[in-house]
Amino acid sequence: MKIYFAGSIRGGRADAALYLEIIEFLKTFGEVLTEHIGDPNLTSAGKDGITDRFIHDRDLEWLLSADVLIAEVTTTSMGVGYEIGRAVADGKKVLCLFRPETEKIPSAMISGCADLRFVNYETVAELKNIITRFLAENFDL
Ligand code: 6K6
Repeated sequence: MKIYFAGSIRGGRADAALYLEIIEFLKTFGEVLTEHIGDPNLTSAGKDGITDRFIHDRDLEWLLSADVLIAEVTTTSMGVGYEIGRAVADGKKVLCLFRPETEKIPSAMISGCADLRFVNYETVAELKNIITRFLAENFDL
């Protein structure tokens, strides 16, 4: 199974350690196409020598080749929102994970979308349980 994990980069890296933990867990289910999102050295401001056009085209190709998109959406990110929209438009299975205790409010365009699964969670154990059920039960919950 090819898994596209989406998490904030330029939207802010406050959850970078969590992304890494999620990616390591997702790797037990299949190939994660976006391992770099958990890279602690990747900052929101950093440059890695490639153009934005290259990043967009490469990531979109990966996204469209994936079986499923799993996004941690607590840190608001335009790129993650865009990826979710493109995945939904392509008919992909999409799981969005959000921590309400941060007192952030998710965009209604994501939490209100009937073509994806939007799930609140509090602990990493709970998050792993949700992902396991989603991937094991044919992308349903
Ligand atoms: C390094 C520092 C700043 O930008 C970089 C390299 N950028 C990216 N590299 C790989 N994927 C990216 C990059 N920028 C955005 N993405 C994709 O969009 C990822 O798949 C993330 O899920 C999402 C993050 O979007 P923003 O808007 O938070 O950057």
